[in-house]
Amino acid sequence: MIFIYNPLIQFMSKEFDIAKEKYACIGVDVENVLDKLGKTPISMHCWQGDDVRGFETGAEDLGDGLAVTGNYPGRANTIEELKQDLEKAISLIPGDHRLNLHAIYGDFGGKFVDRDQIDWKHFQGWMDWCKSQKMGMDFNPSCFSHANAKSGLTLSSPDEGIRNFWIEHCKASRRIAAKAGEQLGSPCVTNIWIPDGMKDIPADRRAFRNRLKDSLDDILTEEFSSEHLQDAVECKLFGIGSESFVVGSHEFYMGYAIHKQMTLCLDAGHFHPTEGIADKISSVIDYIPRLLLHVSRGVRWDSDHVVIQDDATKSIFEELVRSNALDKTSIGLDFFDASINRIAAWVIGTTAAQKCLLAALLQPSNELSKFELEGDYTSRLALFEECKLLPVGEVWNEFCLRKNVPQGMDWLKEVKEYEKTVLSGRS
Ligand code: RNT
Ligand code: ZN
Repeated sequence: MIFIYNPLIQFMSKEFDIAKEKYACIGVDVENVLDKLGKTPISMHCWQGDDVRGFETGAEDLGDGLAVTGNYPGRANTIEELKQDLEKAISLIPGDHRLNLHAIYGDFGGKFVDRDQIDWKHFQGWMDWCKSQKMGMDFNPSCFSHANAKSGLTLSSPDEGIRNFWIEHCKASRRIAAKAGEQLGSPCVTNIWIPDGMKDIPADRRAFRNRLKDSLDDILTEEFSSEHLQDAVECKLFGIGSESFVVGSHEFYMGYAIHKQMTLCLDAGHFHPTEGIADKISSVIDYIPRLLLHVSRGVRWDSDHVVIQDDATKSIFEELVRSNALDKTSIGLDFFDASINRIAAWVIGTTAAQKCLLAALLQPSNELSKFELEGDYTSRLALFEECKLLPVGEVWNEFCLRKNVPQGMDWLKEVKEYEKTVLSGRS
């Protein structure tokens, strides 16, 4: 790790002390906040590293509602390269995190292994890697980029053969996930997202939804310990090629998750462009055992831009803190940008989520709630505004220092160096 002299940071300690005092004046204990931040893992999605290609032999191009744009050089082409890139990113991100793997990222030994045939042995290498990195693992069946998804329908297909193929894939995925949860000693959150939908108006929406329900019921029959596996379902409003109808809508999966008492996944890019997921957190949290977030950034559509500290993301983390929902929530990332350095994308997106969480934790929530209960909305609004100028950055730098990662923008120099020495040599 190269640490470059940074004149802005040499006084950091003093500035942190001042920041700490400022927060104490408004009733915020910075040490408690740093502790909470350090104990909140972010599930880092493997698919930012290779544009959602995976390592299947004879892999299909990305499709079925998913699209990556950009052709920045240096994409990971092998499992080894992806691990190497992840290690680089992890070394620059403070705290302990998780790996979120898709089923197409297995080690298939150069052979064609169809999705309904995947086995935990194909993922033993990843489990070992997670163990070596002291990371938990999360998992996802991959119901896209496959000949059997070309109709745009998987678990809700009227074709029984297609439906069964994807049911078997999801069952196999749950077995792999449970194994990972067992080996790593932390439940593996396994999220089912399917692209199923229609470009144009369907004649019988209910039939598709009934088939999806039956498929899910079948997939979920095998029981696993909740210490090893946590099942989640992810909704969507529309996608490319499914503009008129998405089978797994928000209402469908919310009802299903409550009915089955399973995890509900909310992806920040899966609603109307003006609709955020922040307000949904306190609406659903008391009716489901756990919540999973796909922190993402849609720009005009579900474009999966790299997460930044924008208002939508800040609101998500504010709501997690204010609704006291952090302990019931798994936080995952879901973006894939091939137009910038992919390791930088991980670092920027992961730390942006952490910075939004930090800013939310540093707000005087007791004081704000007190004003609200007293009906003093004037003071509440004034304090909200005051919070925006508090020295969050000083606390962030201290967090990086304590977690032994570069501060400020020093991480970028390391990424540039890595680009020169490692990524530039890749095909
Ligand atoms: C797609 C969903 C889904 C995927 C990943 C690759 O719209 O958001 O979560 O992005 O599983
Ligand atoms: Zn998602």
